[in-house]
Amino acid sequence: MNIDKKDLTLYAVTDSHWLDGRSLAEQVQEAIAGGVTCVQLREKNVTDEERERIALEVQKVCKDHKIPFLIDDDVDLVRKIDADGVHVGQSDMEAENVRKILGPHKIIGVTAKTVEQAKRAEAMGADYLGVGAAFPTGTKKDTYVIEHKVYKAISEAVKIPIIAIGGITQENVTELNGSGIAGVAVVSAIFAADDITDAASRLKATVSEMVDLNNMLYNKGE
Ligand code: TZP
Ligand code: MG
Repeated sequence: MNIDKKDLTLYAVTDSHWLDGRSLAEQVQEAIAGGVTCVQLREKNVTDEERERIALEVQKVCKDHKIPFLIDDDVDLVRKIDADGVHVGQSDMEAENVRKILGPHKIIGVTAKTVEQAKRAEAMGADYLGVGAAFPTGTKKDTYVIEHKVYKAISEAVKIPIIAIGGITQENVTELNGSGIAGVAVVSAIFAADDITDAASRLKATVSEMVDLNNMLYNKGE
């Protein structure tokens, strides 16, 4: 699947911390109803069997709504259930090797914190880059906040779309205005919200405006 930059406007990364009696698939359904354009399953503290079970449920919801469904790290699971793609970090499998396993049509996202990492990931066949943390976050412990000028530098150094991740909220997201990003990836801003659909829908409206502006500024739009 070739990723359309528009698909990255509001990228929801799952976390089962805030299920509160609901299933992850139900939460994802609510997020999609609010306008989420891409979903990544990121379930670290479960067995492989449990992750597969959850993945199949979430995949069905995404398929029904024609939303790309990616999985964090687990290349084998992507292959096994024919998900749309995978997201790998700097200490996971290299994009080049992922591409060999998954073939030309799957989406490969790579985390990058520097221009050098970004260029390398692009050269190895990444389809998009997740860049962060944009702001302090309690969701992922082993990350740190990067300077916002890095977004602009990376977006100017690579052709593939970049998305910001980490600590992004409705309140702070516009600080990323003019940074050349194609969208934002969030966990808690959507999944920890009392009303997931409403939170996603408000964030989508704000980010869509920003992304339009960025596309005009950097001429990366369609
Ligand atoms: N990668 C970098 S920061 C992060 C991930 C998965 C967590 C983002 O979570 P939140 O709740 O949107 O800050
Ligand atoms: Mg990882």
